[in-house]
Amino acid sequence: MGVLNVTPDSLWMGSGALGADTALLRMEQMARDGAAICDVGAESTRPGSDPVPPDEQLRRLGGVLEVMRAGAAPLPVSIDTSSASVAEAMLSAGAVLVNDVTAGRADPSMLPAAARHDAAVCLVHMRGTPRTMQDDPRYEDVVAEVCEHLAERADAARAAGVRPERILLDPGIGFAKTLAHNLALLAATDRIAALGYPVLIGVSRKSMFGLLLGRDVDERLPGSLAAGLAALARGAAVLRVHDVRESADAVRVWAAIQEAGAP
Ligand code: HH2
Repeated sequence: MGVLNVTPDSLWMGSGALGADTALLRMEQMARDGAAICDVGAESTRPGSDPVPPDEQLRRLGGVLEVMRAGAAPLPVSIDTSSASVAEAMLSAGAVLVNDVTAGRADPSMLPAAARHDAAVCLVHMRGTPRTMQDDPRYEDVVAEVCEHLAERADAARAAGVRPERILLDPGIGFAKTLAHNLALLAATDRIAALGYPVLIGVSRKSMFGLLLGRDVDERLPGSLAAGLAALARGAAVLRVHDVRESADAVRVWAAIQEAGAP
């Protein structure tokens, strides 16, 4: 999953609103680089960020919507939002997945909207809001608590009419987590996968690599690749990444080794 942030303030590679021509070029490059899906976001969820009103998200998404409505999107589109009206506009234009860091808790219309469009949903674990989530997060047993929350959100999605085969789960690396929590969850990817849904992992250039390695955001690609492969080796199904070409190369090498070792 390649990230296309149409935000002026993202952690990495945000760009603000894109015209349709630029949006199309970026999506085409992402498809050539090896992404299977393009996750478009118009609201930064980095720690400390404030919500962006739906109208402003839709304004930023205008170019992408134009590409989609023209039937020109070169790869399937996912919408990264917690607002059902934003999701609804993107789903009506052909988006196939709603990626909601609140797992349908912020907007009660979100899961029913996904169900109506027979879309996939990515349900992410987070506590609090992006503004507050990194204020001293504490867990008794982070893996057990995240698994319990994700199972509950999957049940909520099914109750809203989302088909089980359309559900993905994500432990929310960096969302109300310390470095130790993030590492424990990545190590336990297999336990999350055992809940019975594909697992999506987003580690790309996150602050855990600043803490672990002392690297700035522009120096975090090697750490991101290592963490992504460690998650894949433990059963993750999808990696959400900014650096599509480099990540696709890493995954292809890893997969070739896996295949060579298969009985
Ligand atoms: N992380 C970010 C945003 N959306 N979605 C899922 N499912 N999982 C994640 O880990 C995840 C996500 C934050 O990363 P980024 O898009 O780079 O930053 P920003 O929110 O500042 O745009």
